[in-house]
Amino acid sequence: MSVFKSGFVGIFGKPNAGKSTLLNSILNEKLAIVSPKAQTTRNKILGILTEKNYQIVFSDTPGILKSNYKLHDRMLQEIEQAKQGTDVILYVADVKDSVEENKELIKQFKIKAPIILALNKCDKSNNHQIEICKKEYDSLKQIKAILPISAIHKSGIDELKQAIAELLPEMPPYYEEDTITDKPMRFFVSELIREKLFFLLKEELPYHAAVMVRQYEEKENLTKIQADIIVSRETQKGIIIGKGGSMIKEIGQSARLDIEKFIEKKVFLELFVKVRKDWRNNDLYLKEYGY
Ligand SMILES: Nc1nc2c(ncn2[C@@H]2O[C@H](COP(=O)(O)OP(=O)(O)OP(=O)(O)O)[C@@H](O)[C@H]2O)c(=O)[nH]1
Ligand SMILES: [Mg+2]
Repeated sequence: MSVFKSGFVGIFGKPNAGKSTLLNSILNEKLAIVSPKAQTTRNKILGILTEKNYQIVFSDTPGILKSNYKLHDRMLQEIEQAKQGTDVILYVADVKDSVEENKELIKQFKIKAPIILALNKCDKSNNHQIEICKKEYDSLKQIKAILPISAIHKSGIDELKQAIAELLPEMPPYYEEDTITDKPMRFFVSELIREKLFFLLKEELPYHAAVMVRQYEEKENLTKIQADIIVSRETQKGIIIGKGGSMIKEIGQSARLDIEKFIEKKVFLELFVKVRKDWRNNDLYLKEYGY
């Protein structure tokens, strides 16, 4: 009789290492938003992979950062929560990032679970550099395997899944086999809108924004969605609306296409922009916006 293995795997690493891209590649589904800017992910997101002989419950997490706002404290709490009950740590490191810095972060983990190190973005590196990098991480005994991958090109993913499965305990599945996440549809809709802000707005602005879905109504052949984009200053509101409403229109159009792909239904999307002064340091607002 073949055994079934199951377990919880936290995906950790520095901002921009490719954690969310990796989760999406493993699940073959765009669950987590991705952007070229650091600190894109703010919430812990479960992504559940069920195969014939194993189930892996992944948690994507925000990148490890220094806190400047209460919002950052909340992001750090999400990381701490993901550490609880983790059977295996999947640490994602950009192959070009400082090894010393990553090793320091790993040493500060304070949980005993075995670590699999995914050396990401190997498409930007050559074999020689990858080998040198692997050797530099070798001294950390908690690391059980170092696997070069390219999350974006989906290379090395099968080997990675296999290496994780080997470390999992014998256990029946935690979730039904068709469950892929713990978050409701509204969460993913707000995230897809937030992702567009990271691509369309310059510099600091995406970091000042939150998105909250306030109406989600499924009609016969169309889903009606109303969402608020919340910013911390009046001037930011003007930028998000743009000249003659051009920016908000562009955000809405590109978000709508992605939402339609995600929910596989036609969408009518209405966006509103609101100013909530200094919301990133306000407990009540943070709670209201899902942080
Ligand atoms: N070249 C290359 N780029 C990658 C790879 N994986 C991810 N990226 C890019 O790296 C950037 C960051 O990716 P994310 O998946 O958002 O990174 P993250 O670790 O989730 O970042 P935070 O949520 O900010 O902590 C994006 O521009 C990705 O397209 C890869 O394998 N190769
Ligand atoms: Mg992320």
